[in-house]
Amino acid sequence: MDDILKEAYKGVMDGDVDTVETQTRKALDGGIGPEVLLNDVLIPAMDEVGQKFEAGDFFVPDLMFTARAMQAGLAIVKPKLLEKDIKPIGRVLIGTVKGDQHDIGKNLVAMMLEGAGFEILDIGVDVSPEAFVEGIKDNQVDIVAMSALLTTTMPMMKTNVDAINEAGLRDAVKIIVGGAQVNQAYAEEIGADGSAPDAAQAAKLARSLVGK
Ligand code: B1M
Repeated sequence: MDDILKEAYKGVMDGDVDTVETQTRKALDGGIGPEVLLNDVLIPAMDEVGQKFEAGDFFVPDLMFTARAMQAGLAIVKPKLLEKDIKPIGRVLIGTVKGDQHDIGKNLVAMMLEGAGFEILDIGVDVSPEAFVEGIKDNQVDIVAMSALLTTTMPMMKTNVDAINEAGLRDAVKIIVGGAQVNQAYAEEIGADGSAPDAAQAAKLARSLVGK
């Protein structure tokens, strides 16, 4: 059985969707629990991907391929987890801010967060402050994640933080921000809880914000 898990892990690291799907199904059929696949294979593999990315051994395409492979495994494991009622570690509302159509980085962040054990509510691109506020109200969100790639749309992050504040929801959520020009100093300036320079570190930051 160990070999199946190792193959699945390697499948994620290689970005090999077919191997991940085959080995994940084999493992479940062989009686391995979905939580084992999640906690011992899919999440640790994405952790290693994150470390390799930070070390400069993996690049953005590697993140995309590995995240896709991890998601293929997750798609098989997820229904089994739901049957077992295993809770995600938190719920993240993620979107690209109003006026901004860039979504490649945002999608990557969403995938890494999902790989880190979060439930993701992706509300897309060009998201208005009202939509962020409604998203929080409707969904018992733990973390709001905002992406902006344009210097002209970055100020929308402050508008969103202010809108969340005005709606009386600021204490209910953690807010993380990111995108090309966005950094920790900017996050602090606008009253967010933190920023991460890339998807791997966004997952790390989000986990730390929910105490993981
Ligand atoms: Co646009 N664009 N673009 N573009 N585009 C940039 C961002 C730009 C730097 C190109 C340039 O001029 N050199 C420039 C911005 C300049 C600036 O404001 N300083 C620019 C511009 C000007 C524009 C338009 C205005 C062009 C025009 O029409 N005149 C226009 C704006 C449209 C709009 O949004 N309203 C526009 C349009 C587009 C396309 C639609 C053609 C396309 C987007 C397609 C899509 O996303 N579906 C596009 C693209 C592809 C780019 C570049 C080439 C690549 C962006 C990308 O996907 N990178 C970009 C130039 C560049 O970055 N080299 C550019 C890969 C991605 C994985 O990285 O998005 O940085 P990134 O995400 C990273 C991190 O930033 C971080 O993690 C991610 C993964 O590691 N991160 C987070 C992102 N979000 C995070 C959130 C977090 C934490 C980390 O926490 C919540």
